[in-house]
Formats: sequence, structure tokens, C-alpha cells
Amino acid sequence: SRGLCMAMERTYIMAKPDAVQRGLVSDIIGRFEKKGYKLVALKLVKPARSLLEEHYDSLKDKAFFPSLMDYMTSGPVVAMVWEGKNVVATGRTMLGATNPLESAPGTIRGDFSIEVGRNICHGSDSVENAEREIKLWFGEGTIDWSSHSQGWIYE
Ligand code: 3AN
Repeated sequence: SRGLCMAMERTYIMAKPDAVQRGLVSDIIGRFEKKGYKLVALKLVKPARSLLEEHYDSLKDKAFFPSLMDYMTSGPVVAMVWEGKNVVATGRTMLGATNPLESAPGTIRGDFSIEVGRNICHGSDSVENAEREIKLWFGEGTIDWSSHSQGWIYE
């Protein structure tokens, strides 16, 4: 069917250092898998400060930027690319609001975090930023593969 060969949207999702340390990586991955999205890249990395400065370029003038850099360089992160229909916006909905006290129960942040400075995950906020972030974190490229379950997920 048409859905199977359609060019699918991609987003950059990251389990932050606190998610790795707290053992929440499998839950984040599990929610995207169970939703029906397809994993096309994944790696554990301890990101360099320079990479994070580029990733968070739009926040560099914020007062919290230095503490954000300390938090994000405090340990390894799990970098991922997920693919599927509307995955950028729906991925953000699944993560929940930036401030976990405002994230709905049932969202990843709403269920597992309290502080905005320890909000366990990142998701691209637009298709353009998704492309930029995927290039930044996965310059080596992603894997194209077809999943046999696609026909049971897309009409
Ligand atoms: P999101 O991650 O939901 O796209 P951004 O891009 O505004 O939100 O913020 C990036 C990260 O910066 C957040 N995930 C959080 O860790 C941190 N952050 C955002 N706002 C604040 C704030 N007011 N105080 C402390 N840290 C913040």
C-alpha cells in the first residue's frame, strides 16, 4: 500500500544522562517501538561539549545554558533516530512538556521526572531541526530497512 513506500518523517530522540543512569532507556525505546515507530539509528555516546553547544545553539544565551552543558556532559547519552508518520510532533507529545511538572501523566517526562534540568529525554521540535540534529549526531548515516510489520501499522 501507499503508506509503505511513502517517504517517512524522521526525528532525533535522545535519552539524556539521567535516563541512562536511572535505567529508563528501555522504557523510552519501548514506548516508541510499541507505538509503531521504526528505529533507524541508535548509539551510546559521551558527547563532547562542542557537539552539545551546536545541538543547543538556540539556547546559548539562556541563563541555564552552563548548567545544561554540565548536565548533558555528566555521562553517556543514547542517541536515536525514529521514523514514521508525524513522528516529530507525536514524538514530542510522547515525551511531554519540557517542564516535567507540566507534563501530563502517561508521557515519558510526566511519568519519570520532576525537574526541568533533569527531564530525561530530548526530541526534535520541528522537521527542519530533526534533519539538522540527525546530521549532527549521525553524520555517518542511518540504516534503511523495511519492517515486516509496516502493513499492520499503516493503512
Ligand atoms: P525541549 O527539550 O522540550 O525541546 P528546550 O529546547 O527549550 O526544551 O530546552 C532544552 C533543555 O534545556 C531542556 N530539555 C532542559 O533540560 C533545559 N531547560 C529548558 N528550559 C530550562 C529552564 N527554564 N531551566 C533549566 N533548564 C532548562
